[in-house]
Amino acid sequence: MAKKSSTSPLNAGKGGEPHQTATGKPVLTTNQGLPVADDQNTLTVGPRGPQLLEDFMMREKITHFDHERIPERVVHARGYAAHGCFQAYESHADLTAADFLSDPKKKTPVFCRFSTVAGSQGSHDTARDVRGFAVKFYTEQGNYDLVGNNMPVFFIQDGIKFPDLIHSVKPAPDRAFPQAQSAHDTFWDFVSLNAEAMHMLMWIMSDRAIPRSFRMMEGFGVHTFRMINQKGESKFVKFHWRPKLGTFSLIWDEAVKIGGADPDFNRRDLFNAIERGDYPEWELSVQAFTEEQANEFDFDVLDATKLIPEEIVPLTPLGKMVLDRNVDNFFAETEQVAFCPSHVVPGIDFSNDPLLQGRLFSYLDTQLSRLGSPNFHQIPVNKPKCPFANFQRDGHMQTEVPTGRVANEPNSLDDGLLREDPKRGFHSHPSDEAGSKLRVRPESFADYYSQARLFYRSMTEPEQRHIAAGFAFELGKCEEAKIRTRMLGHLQNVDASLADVVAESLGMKGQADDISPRVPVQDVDASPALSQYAKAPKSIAGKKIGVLVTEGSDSKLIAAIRKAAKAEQAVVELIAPKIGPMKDSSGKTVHPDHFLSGAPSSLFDNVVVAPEKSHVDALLNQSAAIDWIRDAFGHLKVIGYTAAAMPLMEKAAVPTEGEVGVIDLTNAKVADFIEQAKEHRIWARETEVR
Ligand code: HDD
Repeated sequence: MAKKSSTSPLNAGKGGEPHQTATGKPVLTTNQGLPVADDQNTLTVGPRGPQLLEDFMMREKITHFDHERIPERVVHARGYAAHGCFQAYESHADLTAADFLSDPKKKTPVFCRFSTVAGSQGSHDTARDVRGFAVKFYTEQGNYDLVGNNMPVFFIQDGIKFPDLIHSVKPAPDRAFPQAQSAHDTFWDFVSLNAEAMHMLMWIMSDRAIPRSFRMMEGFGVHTFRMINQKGESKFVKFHWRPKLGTFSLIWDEAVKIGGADPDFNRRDLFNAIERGDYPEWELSVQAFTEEQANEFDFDVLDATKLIPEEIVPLTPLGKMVLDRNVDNFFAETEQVAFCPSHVVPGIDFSNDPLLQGRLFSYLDTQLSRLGSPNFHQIPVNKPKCPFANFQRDGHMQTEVPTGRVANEPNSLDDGLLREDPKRGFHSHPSDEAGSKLRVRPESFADYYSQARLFYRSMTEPEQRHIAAGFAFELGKCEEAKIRTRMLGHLQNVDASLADVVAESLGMKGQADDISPRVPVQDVDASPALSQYAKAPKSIAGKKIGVLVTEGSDSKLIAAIRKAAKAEQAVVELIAPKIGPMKDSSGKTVHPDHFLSGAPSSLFDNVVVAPEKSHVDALLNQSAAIDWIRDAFGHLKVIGYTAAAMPLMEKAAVPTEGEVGVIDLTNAKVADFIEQAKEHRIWARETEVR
């Protein structure tokens, strides 16, 4: 549907225009620029004879093809990215010397990549997983990478555990399954033996792990960082991204079905939104706090398994990011982009969070094996947009041509070039550090359950139900009973009622292991800001209404839905039993967007069933049509229907009399449908259907 402007496949040599054919078309060449006369046939001896090794053109082409792939990212392999821009609302010079945050006139280009963690590049978008949220700011002081996730905490406290965590969630090494999921023994065995994972498990079993859209996801820097202003004054900060559209998620059954129907659901959504000019936006904020404040918290801000409730430290909005341009080439940009948390700018520094410190090593290291050379910063997407120069030289794929006799500093031979600048340069915050060399976990990291409890108790009822269902589903997939009883033991420490629901669902009541918390679990005050539904905007902006139509469907109704949706910045797509053009009731030709059997209702946020009467019998015999309606009801969507659709509604067993969110469009105005759709889902229906 979306049209991406076609771009040239040419790599014209420096200063060179491509050769042209007699008809003015650019000429196909080899990588050496040699015009190719025949790209269809290999050089052979006679038309049916053996091929010749001499065919250098065939060998160049096949060799290049053979080497097209690079190692996929060891985590976050599947991702999707776009270009955009960041602008500060006002000067934040009191907080940081980073100039992209200090000058509200400055528009800083950004490249933002979203990802799933566990699955390989070809896995599906809607897997239950953390989503990566990585932003490269091409600032005038150098590239700044904010490499975050859509959840504010992490599974482990120390980077040395990362390979174990990832090995546990990846497919088991002997059988190479399951792909892109945590619902298996090795993962739950590992996390149940690492109680520090409990808080993150709450997030990963929650709806946050199945976002409706990248455009509807929050992002977090996770760790505590530092900001330092020009005067050298420092504060700790936690980064937050808030989507303008609000934070919304799928329902698990929907996510599973979308995984089959459209494995590219999230990336298609981002690409199409940008192509149609509906540019997604996020607000960047920080929670800024002093070291003295940090010392007062009953958790350690250096522990990445803890968050700071917004009720304690509110968010300070810094500026806005808009993504407004899709990549021209997926491999060149999205695949080759290299994020490193160590890419900072003056005014932003690290804390001693041991997970962050581990990351500072890992990312640079992984780029070397993934991109094959320490010159990966020369790849266009990684290249700073400000001048950069130093005496690092050579290496695989050096594409620059550094000039001059000298490649060292200090030197007295090359006067006038490349010297440090203590004023503009990066300085680490001079914090006082002293102590013995140790391999220990701080005692202040020992409370594994209080914030897990905080998160669970801050959720609305539907969110709590989904968390319990998530645990039951995943543990239900574990073959080893000892893993399930161990996890039930942990859940008892988090919240007894949650543990009971999960145990009941598994048929394992009373079978929880007895696990003693290392420190007493606190009953902390709920943090309503953690609930995505409690603060969800009443809006359908950026969402999709699917309308099931047939030949002769009511043109006025379709037009009214389109008009109402447009006013709310939502999208309408027509789904028909046949994809070919058809006529609506006015005789106008309509081009459906989807073929019914390929577009289940799970792909849409809300639906309308609007067939023409004489085509209803045919639909009654199509399970795709009945499932379409039944699933929409089961997925708690608002359903609009016409009188002609009644037999379909009945066959799908969807109640129509007095049912909230099931709206007869012959009686009600489309406006009522839209108003109800703004609720996102009819949560009250959930306990009836599941
Ligand atoms: Fe990581 C990739 C986010 C912990 C090691 N990580 C990667 C990406 C994101 C994150 C978004 C994908 C970047 C992209 O789009 O290219 N990672 C996180 C967050 C973490 C975290 C928010 C905890 C707060 N990661 C973490 C640890 C380690 C790593 C503790 C190792 C000690 N992460 C990597 C990596 C990856 C990576 C192996 C794989 C590909 C890459 O770096 O470029 O180095």
